[in-house]
Amino acid sequence: MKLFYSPASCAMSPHIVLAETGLPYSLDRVDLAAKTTAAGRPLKEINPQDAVPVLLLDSGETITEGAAIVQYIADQRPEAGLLPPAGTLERARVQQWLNYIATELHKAHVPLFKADYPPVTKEIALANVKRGYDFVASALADRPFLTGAGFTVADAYLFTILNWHKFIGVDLAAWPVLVAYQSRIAARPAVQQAMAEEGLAAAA
Ligand SMILES: N[C@@H](CCC(=O)N[C@@H](CS)C(=O)NCC(=O)O)C(=O)O
Repeated sequence: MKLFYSPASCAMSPHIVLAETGLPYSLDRVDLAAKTTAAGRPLKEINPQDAVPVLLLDSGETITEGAAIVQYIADQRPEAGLLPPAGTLERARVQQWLNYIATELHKAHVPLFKADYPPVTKEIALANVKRGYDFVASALADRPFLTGAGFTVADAYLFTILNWHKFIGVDLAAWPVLVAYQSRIAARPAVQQAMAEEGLAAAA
């Protein structure tokens, strides 16, 4: 499997999951400004949405949408314990979180990365992000990971999105639960591996 990614983007979530499985993988660093792969190929040829992450399978097929990609990867190595079996309530809980992160928390950040959006739009986006932080902090108040005692693909995604606090000028110290959560996940060897492969410092 090959993952098309850009450093510190939402593609870090499937990158972490690949590393957590121990399965072999390769990486292709996309230039999101130029919209090209490492070899200079237009990103649109691989993903018509012109976005990362994209997972290229050995068969030549591709999967897009981070929430789908992480489930596919985890299902290739169930013994890694990153995702409960399909059809169980536990699986639905992980999917519940993946969907929340994708559609609410992840997307709430987007206006904050747009140089040409009006300040009022960014103010609303920032309020939505902080409300999201409140929500996940309350969920994590009595458990180390989103669905309980074990790390799942939903935690890889949440860690990735919370990491963006560094880029949007939000001090995570206002949510001590989230500071502890980020540190806990950053300490995982697979997370350190993924961050190092993206050229990022592993500090929370
Ligand atoms: N719905 C997609 C969204 C992917 C997405 O927003 N990717 C961003 C990076 S985090 C991207 O590549 N944006 C294109 C750009 O910045 O030019 C998913 O969840 O995977």
